[in-house]
Amino acid sequence: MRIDIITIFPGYFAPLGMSLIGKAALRGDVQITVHDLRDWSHDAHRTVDDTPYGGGPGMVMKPEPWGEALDAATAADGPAPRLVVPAPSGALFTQQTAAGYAREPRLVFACGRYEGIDARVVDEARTRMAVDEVSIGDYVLAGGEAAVLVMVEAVCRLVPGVLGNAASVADDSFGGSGDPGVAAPADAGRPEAAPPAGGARRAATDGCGSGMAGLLEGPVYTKPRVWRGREVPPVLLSGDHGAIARWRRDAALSRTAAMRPELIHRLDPASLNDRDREVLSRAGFPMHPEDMAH
Ligand code: JF5
Repeated sequence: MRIDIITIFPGYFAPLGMSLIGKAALRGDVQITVHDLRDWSHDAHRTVDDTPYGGGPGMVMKPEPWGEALDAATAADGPAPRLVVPAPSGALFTQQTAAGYAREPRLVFACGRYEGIDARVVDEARTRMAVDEVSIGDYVLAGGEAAVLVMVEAVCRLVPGVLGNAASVADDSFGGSGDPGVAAPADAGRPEAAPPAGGARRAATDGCGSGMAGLLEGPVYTKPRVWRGREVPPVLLSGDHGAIARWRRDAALSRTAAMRPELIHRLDPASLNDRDREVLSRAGFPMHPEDMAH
């Protein structure tokens, strides 16, 4: 996979040289190039912003440098890239979006600053490539750079060969190869291609047989068995794999009910057994069919 990032703060992306993404880049699994937008400015001051038409506070990024930067990023041989533009007003970036992006041969991330990029840049780019305006959450950043770091990490760990342990991808909260974003081709990562009810969540299967689709992960433990007087739950040392799986499912259900109640409402009732319903009842969720999304 090839990734190009256009920004006025190239130094912001130094962390991408570290950790698993840096190693993946060294192996050639992903190729990330960071470009300084000011290289396509037209004056000695390397100006990339101007005052907004119609008045108002702040500055807007000028269209000309962006147009030329995107021309350069798309000039290379090969398939047209997907352009990803972070913005608080975009469609929500989810695990499914990440899974779809991980299947793209080329991604270009455009980092806006100030009050945003002149809207004609995205309009014109849409005439020659797929363009997604995406939000990583309901808060406002000073620019797109932090959002791009988040997205590049979420995407790259799903690229085959980048993460050493494929099982941990399948197992984590929101993860899993049963995700429709993984199963579907090309446009699966487009925010508008999100499935109707599941939204960000895993669909009916998590792809690793643990049956924990759509639930948050419960607590995890390692040695020592007793630490500062606190014992690891004994069931985890019992060797009883059925009991361990049941305990983990109880913990996932309880945690999801407490932290993300809306995810409980999105569960397929057919995926819940009597024990699940008992656990959810104790967590304050009466599991009657009419309360469920399905
Ligand atoms: C940005 C103008 C882009 O603030 C964000 C953002 C929030 N959630 N997801 C992304 O993007 C940065 C700020 C101002 C354009």
